[in-house]
Amino acid sequence: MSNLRIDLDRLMGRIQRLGQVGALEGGGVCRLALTEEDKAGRDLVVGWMKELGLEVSVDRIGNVIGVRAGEVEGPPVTTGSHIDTVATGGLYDGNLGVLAGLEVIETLNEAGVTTRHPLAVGFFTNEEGARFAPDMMGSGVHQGALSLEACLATEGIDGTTVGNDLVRIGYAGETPVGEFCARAFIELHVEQGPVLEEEGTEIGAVTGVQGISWTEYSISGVSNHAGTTPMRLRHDAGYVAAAIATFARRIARDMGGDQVATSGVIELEPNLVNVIARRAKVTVDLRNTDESLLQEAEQRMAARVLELAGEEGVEITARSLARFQPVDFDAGMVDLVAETAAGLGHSVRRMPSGAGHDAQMFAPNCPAAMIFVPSKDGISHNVREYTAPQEIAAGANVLLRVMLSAASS
Ligand code: HGY
Ligand code: MN
Ligand code: MN
Repeated sequence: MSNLRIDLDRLMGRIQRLGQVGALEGGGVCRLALTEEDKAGRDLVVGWMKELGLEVSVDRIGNVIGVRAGEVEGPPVTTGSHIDTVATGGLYDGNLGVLAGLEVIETLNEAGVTTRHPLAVGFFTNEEGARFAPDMMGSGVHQGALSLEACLATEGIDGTTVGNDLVRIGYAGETPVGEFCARAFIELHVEQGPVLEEEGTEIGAVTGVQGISWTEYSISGVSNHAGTTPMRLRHDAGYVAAAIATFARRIARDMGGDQVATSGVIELEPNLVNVIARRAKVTVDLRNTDESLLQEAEQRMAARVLELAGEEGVEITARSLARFQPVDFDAGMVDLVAETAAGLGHSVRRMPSGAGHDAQMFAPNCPAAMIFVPSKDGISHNVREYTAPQEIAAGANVLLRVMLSAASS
């Protein structure tokens, strides 16, 4: 079995084929969670799961898991990721992990290999959190970290709820959530950052995921004339939104280290050149590998928001959209990834993940880890996202071997 390798052409073919679903002009994909495009992507992948002989189930939050029997019964060695994307998504974020999992299954089918323990490949609902917050919603419910009821009732950025959209796209499954036990969980994912490429390293053995804090601020001011209103009389929601966004950047600059901050959404109302905005919405995404530093960043933000409300005479309400503490992966699994990569002759380094991933939801419940492959120019959440085929082959072969090791012990 040691000379088993995945079929790169077949894997690239599936990546390209799935990339046609929700394809954007000029490249990239848009398959926001629970949209028609997401449904079409789900249907395509479920079809492939069935062709490979997997036992497919859909749970109450729309997670789809395909299981391949082992010699013995019991919790499967599980891999997977997500196939929902952001609106300016690439071909690889999430998709690679799911399709490489299917490629592992097909490689074993072709070789007539039955592993001692069962294997499973899954895709998890709404990993991105871009349409319905928080991110990692499906895997969070699947592994008991998030409430099914609360997530089904969650209203998205365009007014529908998760529960209604699951019914609408035909993925409101019957399988209960929170009962699936994995023997181990391993996820292949593009790094989405510059580290591996800058160092010329082929594989990342991911040690954990940094903490994530998403907050939406709704600001209520007073509409007025941009020309006639003296500055001392203004209650400018637009100015406050901009001040929050620039202060978030300042927190990252002042704290340094691993602290990052992003304002990805700024909406003004009425959003007209000569009208002082009466309402505004701005999001702040703060992340840090260290929980106490992440809390410090949150406290700095909250204090400035309070000041701004007083200075400008506006009302500001904060709504938490996501809050996940940093997660450490299982040291034994991380070692297995690093040793397997080195054993296959690939350069490898240990590193944390800047992005959230489904694997972090499995980490409290079973040995979990991730395999990173390089992202060209460190780009992701961008239609230019790219990973070279030979890098994909390296990652998928490491996945194959890690799953075989974990399923044979
Ligand atoms: O935001 C994230 O970290 C991931 O892309 N959901
Ligand atoms: Mn992802
Ligand atoms: Mn993503």
